[in-house]
Amino acid sequence: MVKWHAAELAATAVEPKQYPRHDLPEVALVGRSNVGKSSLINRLLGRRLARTSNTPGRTQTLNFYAVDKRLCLVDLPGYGYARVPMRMRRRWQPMIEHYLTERPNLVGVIQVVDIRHPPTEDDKTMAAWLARRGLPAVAVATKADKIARGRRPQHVARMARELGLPVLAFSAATGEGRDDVIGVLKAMLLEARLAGEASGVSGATGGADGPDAAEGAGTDEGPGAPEAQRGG
Ligand SMILES: Nc1nc2c(ncn2[C@@H]2O[C@H](COP(=O)(O)OP(=O)(O)OP(=O)(O)O)[C@@H](O)[C@H]2O)c(=O)[nH]1
Ligand SMILES: [Mg+2]
Repeated sequence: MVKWHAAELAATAVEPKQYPRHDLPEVALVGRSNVGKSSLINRLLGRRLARTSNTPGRTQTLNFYAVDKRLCLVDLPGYGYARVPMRMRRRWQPMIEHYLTERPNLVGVIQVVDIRHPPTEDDKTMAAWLARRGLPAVAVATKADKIARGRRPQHVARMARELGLPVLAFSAATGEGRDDVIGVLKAMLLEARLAGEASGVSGATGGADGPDAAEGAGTDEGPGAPEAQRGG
């Protein structure tokens, strides 16, 4: 079980030279502005480390949260929200794209979507881009507390079908799905470690100490062509 003893903001970055220089494997959270990425991080860590807000566009930098020296969660600015000024979106897109394309520590991506609504075109574009890139990715459908329990499976199934990703229901408000998300993180760490061992590479993705990245995880990885094509 991953225990979250010591989580801290390791770095705030706009430019690559500001990324933290560490060996930790990183899992990034991507998703529409205001969907609940920062809230998800806070619920996972059990602390209000990431700033959240009702106003879309709260997170404006890449924020790196190091957890127990074994994993780093990376909170990214959101994409595709009409109320976020175009000038900001133009600034964020290269930032997000560069990180997702170039960062060697990156071992997986959690795409956060709103369980209440079908995925947006931007969500679909992002999911397809991640697939082409060959990054392990899982979608987390958050704000589950906002729809009746009985309707959740149907929403999750539709989301999975339309995004082509495994989908978990989650609520930052109630904590529902937290263990499932932690299971996904562990699987991503394990997969990265196995891939690192297989290729004889140590360091970033071979990484963190502690043997308990657990069971699970399909292992069809292998970096895809990193063509950066995503539109706003
Ligand atoms: N009811 C409910 N509200 C949530 C949940 N997750 C987030 N929210 C609310 O949604 C709003 C946006 O949450 P954030 O975590 O700031 O969203 P974000 O994706 O980080 O947004 P940006 O930083 O702007 O990209 C806040 O008002 C949160 O309180 C959830 O699971 N349930
Ligand atoms: Mg945020």
